[in-house]
Amino acid sequence: MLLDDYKTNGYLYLPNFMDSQSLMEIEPIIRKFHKLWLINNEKLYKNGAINSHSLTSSKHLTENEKLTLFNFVSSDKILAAIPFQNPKFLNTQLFFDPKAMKRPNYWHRDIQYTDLEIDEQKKLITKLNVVHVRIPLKNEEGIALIPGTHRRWDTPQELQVRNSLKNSKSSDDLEGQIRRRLDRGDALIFSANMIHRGIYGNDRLTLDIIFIDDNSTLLSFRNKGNLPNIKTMTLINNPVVFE
Ligand SMILES: O=C(O)CCC(=O)C(=O)O
Repeated sequence: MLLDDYKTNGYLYLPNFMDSQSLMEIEPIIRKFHKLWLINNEKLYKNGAINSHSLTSSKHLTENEKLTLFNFVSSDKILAAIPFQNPKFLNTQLFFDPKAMKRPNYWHRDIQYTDLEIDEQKKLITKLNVVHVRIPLKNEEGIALIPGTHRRWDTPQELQVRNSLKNSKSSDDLEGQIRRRLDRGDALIFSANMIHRGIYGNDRLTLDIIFIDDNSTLLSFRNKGNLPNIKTMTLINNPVVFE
């Protein structure tokens, strides 16, 4: 069962998940966003950025383009694949290759970038769901993951590498790592709570949609600017994920 796989491993690989029509609808919007992001964020890109975010609050996209994105991220197909009940939309991210391809990737759990204390992080990763739904627009090298790490805290080796302690680098290989390559049309659903890192290459362009539990701690991280406005809400097929 797919749900059992997710519970055990923390990720689900869904080959040939997206139909090409849906991808063709969002692709020009995503490419437009990305092109303008590169122009407006030259310095960040030069300094090693590998992602942008918040496509649905972009001042460069029209309301109609945002409506297309909202309907895509909340499509029946995507919502049916989320491995927990009553998911809420958090945000979007767009991943691309670093300008300098030598830039090493880095193991992390998304929660480490919050202000939460370590004890709180340890507790929350096993309690609350935060998932990425990765939709690549091109065949890509994908993601490296350590299956099962959404259910437990780090081993000493993982902690050392993830935090670049002692002589470790956050890009060092870790025991138990697996790599999941992805093709256009595939989807990868993975827990942001697990230890993971991106694999760069092939001039990747990949959309991550992030969903969270309907929980007040998690919802406090939600930026209302990324949600549909009142008028757009009435035009969305599944508005409940944005409520
Ligand atoms: O693809 C990447 O470079 C990293 C992806 C990632 O860390 C994430 O989706 O949280």
